[in-house]
Amino acid sequence: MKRVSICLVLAAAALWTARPMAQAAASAPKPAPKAAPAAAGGRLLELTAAQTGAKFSYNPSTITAKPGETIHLRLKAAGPPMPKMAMAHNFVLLKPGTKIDAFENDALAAGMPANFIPAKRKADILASTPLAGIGDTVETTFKAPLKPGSYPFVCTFPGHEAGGMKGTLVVK
Ligand SMILES: [Cu+2]
Repeated sequence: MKRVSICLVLAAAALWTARPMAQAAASAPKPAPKAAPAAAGGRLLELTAAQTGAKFSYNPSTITAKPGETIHLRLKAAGPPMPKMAMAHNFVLLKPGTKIDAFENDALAAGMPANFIPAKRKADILASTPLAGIGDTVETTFKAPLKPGSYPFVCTFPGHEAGGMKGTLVVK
């Protein structure tokens, strides 16, 4: 009796494993469908960081989210090719009321190896990406704040925020 039930289990296991293998073999020539990159990580928001002369900007500079919404933010650094040491951009979302000048000073002190993101100001940072060199894309996934309002975001590469690379996340 015991032997019979083991045989049944083995037979069932064989059938169970054979089926997906047969299906996989049948569908092998078809290319695997590409999942939308944003599907797993929230709603995709794309920003471009660009430089025109001495002016820096994000496009768009205003983005909107629902309270608590999961956002997958993708930042692309555009512009003429330059070494990353000379030109790179990031996205740093801050708590409302953060003193931007003081924050930028701390970012500068943190330096390039830290992506100009000051660890000691963690409490003021709601989301951030690393630096993207020209032509590169960086991403981050975060939950929008629950409290409706306007949240500033800046590029902390030295001089960029002062040159206009800043924007607003509107939570409503
Ligand atoms: Cu920048």
